[in-house]
Amino acid sequence: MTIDHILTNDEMLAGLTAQQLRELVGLVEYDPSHDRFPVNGWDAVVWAVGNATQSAHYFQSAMGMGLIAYSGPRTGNRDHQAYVLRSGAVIFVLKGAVAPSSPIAEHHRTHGDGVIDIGLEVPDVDRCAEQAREAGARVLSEPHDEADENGAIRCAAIGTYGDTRHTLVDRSRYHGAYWPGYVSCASGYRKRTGSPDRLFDALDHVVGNVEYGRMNEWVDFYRRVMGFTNLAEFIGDDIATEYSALMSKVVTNGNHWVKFPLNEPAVGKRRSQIDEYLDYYCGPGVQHLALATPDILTTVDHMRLEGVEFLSIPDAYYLDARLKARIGKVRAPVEELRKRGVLVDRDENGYLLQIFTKPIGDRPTVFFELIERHGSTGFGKGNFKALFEAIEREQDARGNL
Ligand code: TYF
Ligand code: FE
Repeated sequence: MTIDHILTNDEMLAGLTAQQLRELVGLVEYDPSHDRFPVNGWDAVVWAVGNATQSAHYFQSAMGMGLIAYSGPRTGNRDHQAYVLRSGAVIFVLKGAVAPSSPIAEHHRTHGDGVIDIGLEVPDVDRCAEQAREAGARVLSEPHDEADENGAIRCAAIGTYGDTRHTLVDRSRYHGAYWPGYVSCASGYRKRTGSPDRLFDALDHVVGNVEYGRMNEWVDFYRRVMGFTNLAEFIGDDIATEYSALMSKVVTNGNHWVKFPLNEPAVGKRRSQIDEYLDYYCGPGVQHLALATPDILTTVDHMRLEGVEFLSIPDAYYLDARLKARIGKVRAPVEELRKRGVLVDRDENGYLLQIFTKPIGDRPTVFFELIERHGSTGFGKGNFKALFEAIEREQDARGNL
């Protein structure tokens, strides 16, 4: 199947061509005819937050997203408010409780701000739900239509690690702003003059932190239930013991758009960054979301201008003579990367630029990665030492090392 077929009207409207998407997130050609659980790509990522009204402002001002739809008391939803934000092919839905009895309030009390649902766009919801059930997954919501005057969405939901779920979505018969029950809306927020239309275009990967000893079970879950395959790169014992106590493996769908690295803590010299996450999130959950951009330097500059804080990387990383030998020629002078703390890594297919924010909420849990791929299909293995040391300095500053 060619990449063009997996692009829905939505992505086309977002102004992304198939070629752009291929380069941004490293898509590959694949034949879905024997796929038991074909996945086209990401649907919306849904967050439960303490104050969706104010988070919606942050995601517009700091992250450069556009507000496209709303649900809440003004549309008859008395349980919670929800704001739908978009940047290119990325859709985030921010939900905040209105009613004290709302499940959103309950989720937020336990986990703080976090991801409750990683939506997946699938061509056949019923077939995927059936496959998931046969493979032993928890089907949290049976396949059904949700409809309004704009058409119908076919959806179902299955449980994954912790309280996180995957809603399976087929929106091919729907033409509304986001979902039945939502209205399109305009925002009062105005971008700074001179700021780009958007700061990122697509979701590249979403990382899950799971309990000690459970990583392989979750890797197996995605293989068994969704037919995902392992990507070669993983963090093994070497990195676990030397730098930071964690192990990581990556699973991906057929076209490599949906990539799920899974981390577990490992016993190291100090308290694992994954243990810190599990303690504060009160269980497994989404650790970071990697947002793909074709111009990470401009994106970082604009986010910094709006007050987003990134992990700081010591000058030694850029002064190390081995860095130039390792990365070869990249599109920007190393000095431009150093000024911003952007990391570089190269594998046999090309290179990538990446940078990590500090945790975005009150708890030291969820954060963002920005990633600019130039052929590399990896996750920055060569940067793990520098990155984990930077994460551990923050962990230390919080008194959690
Ligand atoms: O997604 C990845 O694998 C990279 C590296 O706690 C990484 O972004 C892995 C674990 C972690 C932070 C970053
Ligand atoms: Fe990552």
